[in-house]
Amino acid sequence: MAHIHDDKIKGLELIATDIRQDVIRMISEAGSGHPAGSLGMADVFTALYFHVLHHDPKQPDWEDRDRLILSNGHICPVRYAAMAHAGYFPKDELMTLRKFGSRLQGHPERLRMPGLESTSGPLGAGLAQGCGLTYAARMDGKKWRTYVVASDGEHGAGLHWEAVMFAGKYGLANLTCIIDRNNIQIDGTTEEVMPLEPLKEKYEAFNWHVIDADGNDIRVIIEAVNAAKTVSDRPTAIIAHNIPGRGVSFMEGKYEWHGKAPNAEEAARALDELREIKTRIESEH
Ligand SMILES: Cc1ncc(C[n+]2csc(CCOP(=O)(O)OP(=O)(O)O)c2C)c(N)n1
Ligand SMILES: [Mg+2]
Repeated sequence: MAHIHDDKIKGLELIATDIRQDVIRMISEAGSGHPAGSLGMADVFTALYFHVLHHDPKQPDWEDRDRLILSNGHICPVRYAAMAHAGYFPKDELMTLRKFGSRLQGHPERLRMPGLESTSGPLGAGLAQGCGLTYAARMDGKKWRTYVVASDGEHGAGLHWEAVMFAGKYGLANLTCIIDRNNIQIDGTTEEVMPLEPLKEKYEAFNWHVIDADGNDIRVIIEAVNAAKTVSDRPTAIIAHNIPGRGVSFMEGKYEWHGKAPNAEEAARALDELREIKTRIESEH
């Protein structure tokens, strides 16, 4: 697999930081939303929209596009921000998050916003939807791939495990599930609320290929996705270990920021910290 140049990675890291700033601005303006998961997954969404996906922002319904399902719909601010930066819609529209009549609802609505593959928010359904898409693509002889982003908290939903079994049984090699493994959910750590470990071994027992990856390292994420493409007989789970709230010191690792908007002072502090990160990335290499 071709080595990705350091300059390319640096460019992606800068985009991820812009996306994090937009996430803070959007949720602060809306007065509600989910910052921790959104910030933690900014590197994954940057890697997806700016390197991995075969897609065309100007033709969201292009038939041969890769499909990206966001199963943990509450982190949609990061998906919306990545889509706006990629050119799906004007960046100004980001500030309409959660407003009445907006295309950017607090949980994604497929029929409102071109480029979304599913409506999500009720947890646990995304992998099953991804299985259906991937199975249909196989029947139709299509080459596009399906990526499902699903959270660790969602693993408490039974439907998710039915989908894990289905994909394993049918060896859905064109399906990659990227697990938002941030160790938190709505009111505590996942290991307190509903323990998941040993997660890797569980997927392997269901006939999945599993890759542990640093979900805050864009190069590592891209390499994991590339490795998944070389597996031809089974689905791949990328366990994307990431820090919830990544980039904003007072949010990092705290489940209390699962679903709470920063107030004006907190948002200003968060944006200052992200500006510093951007300056640091710019001066590196
Ligand atoms: C079927 C269903 N049950 C419960 C909820 C309520 N809920 C919303 S977010 C959430 C926690 C999910 O964990 P995770 O996605 O890991 O949270 P995060 O890492 O973003 O904090 C829950 C239980 C829901 N949205 N859907
Ligand atoms: Mg979580």
